[in-house]
Amino acid sequence: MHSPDLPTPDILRSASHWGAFRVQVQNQRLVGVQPFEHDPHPGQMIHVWPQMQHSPLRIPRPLVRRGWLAGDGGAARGRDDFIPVEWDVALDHVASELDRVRTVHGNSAIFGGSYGWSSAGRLHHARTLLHRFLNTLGGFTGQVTNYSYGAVMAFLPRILGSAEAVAGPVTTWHSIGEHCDLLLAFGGLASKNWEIHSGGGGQHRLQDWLALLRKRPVSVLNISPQRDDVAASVGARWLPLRPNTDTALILALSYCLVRDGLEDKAFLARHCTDFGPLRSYLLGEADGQAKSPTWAAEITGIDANEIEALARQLVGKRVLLTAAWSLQRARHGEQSYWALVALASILGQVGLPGGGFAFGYGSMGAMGNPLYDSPIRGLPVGVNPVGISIPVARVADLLLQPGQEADFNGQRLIYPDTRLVYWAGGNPFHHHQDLNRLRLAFRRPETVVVHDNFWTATARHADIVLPVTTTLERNDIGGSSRDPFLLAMHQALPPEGQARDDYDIFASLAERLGLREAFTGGRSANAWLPELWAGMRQALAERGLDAPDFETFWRKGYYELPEAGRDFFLFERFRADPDKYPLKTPSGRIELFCEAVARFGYEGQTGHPLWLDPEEWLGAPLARTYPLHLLTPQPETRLHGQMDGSELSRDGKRDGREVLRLHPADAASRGLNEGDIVRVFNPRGACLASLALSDGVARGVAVLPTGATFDPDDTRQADGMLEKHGNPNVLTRDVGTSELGQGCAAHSCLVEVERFCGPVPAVTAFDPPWLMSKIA
Ligand SMILES: Nc1nc2c(c(=O)[nH]1)N[C@H]1C(S)=C(S)[C@@H](COP(=O)(O)OP(=O)(O)OC[C@H]3O[C@@H](n4cnc5c(=O)[nH]c(N)nc54)[C@H](O)[C@@H]3O)O[C@H]1N2
Ligand SMILES: Nc1nc2c(c(=O)[nH]1)N[C@H]1C(S)=C(S)[C@@H](COP(=O)(O)OP(=O)(O)OC[C@H]3O[C@@H](n4cnc5c(=O)[nH]c(N)nc54)[C@H](O)[C@@H]3O)O[C@H]1N2
Ligand SMILES: [Mo]
Repeated sequence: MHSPDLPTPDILRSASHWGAFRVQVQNQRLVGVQPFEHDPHPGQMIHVWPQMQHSPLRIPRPLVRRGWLAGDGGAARGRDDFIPVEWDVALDHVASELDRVRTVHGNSAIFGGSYGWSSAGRLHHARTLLHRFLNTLGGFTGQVTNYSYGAVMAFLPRILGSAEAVAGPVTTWHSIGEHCDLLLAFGGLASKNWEIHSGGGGQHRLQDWLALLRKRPVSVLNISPQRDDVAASVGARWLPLRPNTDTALILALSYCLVRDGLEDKAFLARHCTDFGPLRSYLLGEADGQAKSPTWAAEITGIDANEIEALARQLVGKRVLLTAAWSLQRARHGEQSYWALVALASILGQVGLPGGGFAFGYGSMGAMGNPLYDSPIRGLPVGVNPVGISIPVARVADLLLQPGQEADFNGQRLIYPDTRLVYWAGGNPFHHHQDLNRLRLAFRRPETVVVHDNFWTATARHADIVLPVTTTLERNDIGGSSRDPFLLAMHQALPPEGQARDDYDIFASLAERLGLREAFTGGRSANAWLPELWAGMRQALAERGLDAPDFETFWRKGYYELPEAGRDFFLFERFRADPDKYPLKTPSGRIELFCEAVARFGYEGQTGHPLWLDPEEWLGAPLARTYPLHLLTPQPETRLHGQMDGSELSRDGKRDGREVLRLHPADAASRGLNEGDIVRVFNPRGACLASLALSDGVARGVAVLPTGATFDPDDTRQADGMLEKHGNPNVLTRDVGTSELGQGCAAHSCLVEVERFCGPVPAVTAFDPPWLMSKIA
């Protein structure tokens, strides 16, 4: 499909968070895709595109919920029918609701945080466009941090001066491959997570980087409840531990070193704030309990001798300590990262090549890549005059508790009274915890507007549903900050049904509110592309790189950046001269004791890393009733809830239901067998899943990946009592990690599992909803 206002490309190309690809179109249908020719190890997910593009789950046209039109107050959200309307009618409704709410209640009553991954293209990134649009309108209540590493995104700057060690760039694989002897990987280096790069990546290279580890070789220890968290080819040793107990293990390793006088006193003195309080906590001087291997064995389930032996192995070697982002997605998740920073400081290896600490190597594609310093960017969002933002994972609290206060990282938030929720490019009924609670929260506002390509559970809980184009139906530029390619994304197909671009929808709404120019800057979406390219080209020119003009870039379809550093490692300059290159902390040092944290007086916090009870874990009193720790990792066959309607996602399930993994002994003690349909439950909810047995899962642990579309059995009397598809977020707890980070704490969750008795209800998540045929 040719866009007359743009140059004609040589080959049609596009990109998604799961990879770049070339497009094959016949008779206005997508018939296949081929991987980007420069991707050495393309993933499987790109081949899902033809099915999803023409899926019956595409939202066909604008729709309005029947009860909303009748003024029902929202009680039927998620169970109601939808009435098809013309675009103009739908846009009039949205514009007049926005106008009414901002006039009557003020802009803070519009909740437009709209967390979510949207699409890879940076221009058409829905969440960015929504923020830009709402800012032209006078602002909105927003969201800060993320679900991925939100707790430490807020917290690490307190102790390290920035969140770079988790957000990147982190110490490169080249540096590790060349210098590291021992890699302690808490939460492993999960290969499946490398399928994904935010923004669209040209290259998947984990295999290449793991080969570097084998070459040196680097010994890898997989400290995780799951054996498969490190690829078998690495030959890692597996040290299973109870979920959420990493902090105790790390403290015990620290204790051994300090007990034996092996801490790097010079590094601690010169580069860290007062080590005294942590030292005395480790030795038990403060609370009478040494954080010894015997103490940690009780908590972690790892033998005390094994912990002693591991502490000895850390001495005299170059050691890199790393943790997956999952560790901090748990109650007191801040502590595991802080403890790891402390252990690396005790070893004195922070700022050495291939040593010290860095996070997330198994959490996302391209973490630890050589530096490319990609200039990829989208449209500016402007300024939000409202100035209120909640941490992303506090969304249900916001909706349920207007006027209430909450502590966050030294600030006191007051939740505004939300009247209108606007979501474009995210799926809270995928990403949030305790979905039965979220359902109640979503029934509170007066109006809920959702843009999506597909019938997600969130779209089903909206009042006004607007269908949007996919990436293949518009022109864009993609790329990820850690990837070497800037990618042209060509429109290959006309919009399916009545879909419109998010950009055009916001432009039309802005027009109705007299703000079109302010939103569009006088440009169509296509007219922005050469403009965005010019900005990136300019940034490259400042680095001495001669990128081609827009026309050449667009025709060829990609631009490859040269490496800007292959041996990069964190904290090099700080190590060399902490006075000249201080950290951006109040002390300029690594804060192993943090005065601000001590001052906040948050429950349990003393100012240094410590073991705090995560409340729902295998050592908790509640584990007597709910004896399994539920982990809900990222799914292997999709991105979050996206692509759930595809064959690939279905292949990862069994009989159409998500698969729960359990150790054979835990199944046997419950009389359960492979393939049973089980009910997974706790006081918050219950879901069905198909049982698989695996000795690669630690005892006491149940694993149910996220992303099966929320499918509540609304025919039962008690609302929310059974989810049929295997969505684990009906079970997870909706609580912040702590007042420090207020991140998502999904990984602190206890459940019980039993065989499901009675007729098994069918999965209905993929039946398109209840459209009333009348056009309003
Ligand atoms: N229990 C548990 N829950 C978790 C996690 C966990 O580990 N455990 N992980 C969390 C994490 S790290 C994350 S990042 C979140 C992810 O949560 P989300 O980012 O909300 O999940 P996605 O399914 O990627 O949602 C993106 C939505 O945007 C839509 N979309 C795509 N392109 C466009 C577009 O062009 N326009 C519009 N309007 N929409 C578009 C997609 O169809 C999809 O519905 O989940 C979190 N939830
Ligand atoms: N295929 C695929 N890849 C993805 C995504 C996707 O949806 N699909 N989503 C992307 C996104 S948005 C993000 S944020 C990242 C997330 O990246 P991560 O958070 O690293 O990914 P997870 O799969 O949640 O967790 C990785 C492993 O951590 C282990 N783990 C869980 N809890 C604990 C614990 O308490 N202690 C220890 N030691 N280990 C634990 C689990 O065994 C799990 O397999 O993944 C990205 N990559
Ligand atoms: Mo994430």
